[in-house]
Amino acid sequence: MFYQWSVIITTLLLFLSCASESPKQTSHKGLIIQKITEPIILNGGVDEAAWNKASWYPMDQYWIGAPTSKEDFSGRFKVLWSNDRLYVLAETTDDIIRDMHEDGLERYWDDDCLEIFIDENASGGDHQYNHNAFAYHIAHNLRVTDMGLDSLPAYFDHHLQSAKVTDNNITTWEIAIEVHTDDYSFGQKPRKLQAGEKIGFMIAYCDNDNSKEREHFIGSTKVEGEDKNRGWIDAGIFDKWTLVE
Ligand SMILES: [Ca+2]
Ligand SMILES: [Ca+2]
Ligand SMILES: [Ca+2]
Ligand SMILES: [Ca+2]
Repeated sequence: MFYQWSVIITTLLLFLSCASESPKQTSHKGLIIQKITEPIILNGGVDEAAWNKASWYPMDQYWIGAPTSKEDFSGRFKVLWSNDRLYVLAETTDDIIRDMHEDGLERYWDDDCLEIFIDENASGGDHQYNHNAFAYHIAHNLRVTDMGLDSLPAYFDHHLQSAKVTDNNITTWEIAIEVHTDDYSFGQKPRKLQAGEKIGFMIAYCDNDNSKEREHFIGSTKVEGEDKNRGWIDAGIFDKWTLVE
């Protein structure tokens, strides 16, 4: 009798443990992007109700530099989508805002900047000198830079509309981004978005206060391995987000 009960209990426990584990194996970390319910006014202010629908996510993964104080850098972000754009709200705290390269195409990653990574079809793979994915560096003057097909940096201002407000050390960035396919060439129109699709996405901040090269590079995604500065080359490390209504 005791043996029968122990078999039943063991079977039940095994069933419960499998049932609780199976969703973890099939989900993509549960990262979802909600659709906007009303227009977003790009002004660096968050007074529109649409943003209430989205959750805050942290920018807390140190890809370059050792963990630092909240005053030196801290950041969080929200994402929404419409049929035509992704919308990003980022709030960054940085004690010294610095833009030392006047030419926005020169070592732009060593100036303070926000960086938004998009792999429109969540394909992963190399995107260093192709448009399999984009790594938009948004400077504090709101100019946008990424690598072109010719392996040279180029301005991509026309893919984004941005506004920001800096109050003391806190900057609020409000950005609308067109989504382009991997066969993108200059002048090509963006594609439409639809519910249910998956997009590769992550966001980071390059923080440089006093140095020749950036002191910290802090992103939203946990990157395994020694070299964590791989986002500008490898779209395989981007998180996969699902667009929902
Ligand atoms: Ca706004
Ligand atoms: Ca700083
Ligand atoms: Ca891709
Ligand atoms: Ca800084």
